[in-house]
Amino acid sequence: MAGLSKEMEKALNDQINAELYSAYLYLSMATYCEDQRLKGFANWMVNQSMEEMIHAKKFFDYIIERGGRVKLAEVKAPPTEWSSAKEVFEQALKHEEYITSRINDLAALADRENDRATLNMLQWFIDEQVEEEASVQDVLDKFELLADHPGGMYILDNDLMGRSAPSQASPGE
Ligand code: OFO
Repeated sequence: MAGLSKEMEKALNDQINAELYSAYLYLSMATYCEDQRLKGFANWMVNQSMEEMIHAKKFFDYIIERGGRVKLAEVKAPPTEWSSAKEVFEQALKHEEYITSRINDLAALADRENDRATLNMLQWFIDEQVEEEASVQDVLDKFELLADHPGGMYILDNDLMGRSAPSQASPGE
């Protein structure tokens, strides 16, 4: 099989950077949550950050498997302050929608190049992005459900403490 086109190699390298930024962003969100004494929220974000590292490694491995060259670039600094835990999750959803659009752009490029192997690899990410958006939306829905409950934040924080670390084999879980 022919190697990756130069354009595809660059686009996949850029996606490694985007996934590493995601990891960095969620880690920063975790520190904000810690600062707010919301340990469950922080736990959710740390585990999300770890999942993003797995996503970055998947692109890393794929470029190498196709005989390409991984070139790591500077990861920009994430924001450090938000107005509330709810805003953190609103911003997380916006970010995931942005990542979904990037994955869709990559798939469109693979399609234009008739690079079926890359399209096939990206299918995993297309499915994963549905899950990524849904899991953030799920937390936002719980904010709404508990909005009028006096202990709402405490209940939600406890709930989010239940998220466990991702395993390499099944990053979506
Ligand atoms: Fe890698 O899915 Fe979130 O950003």
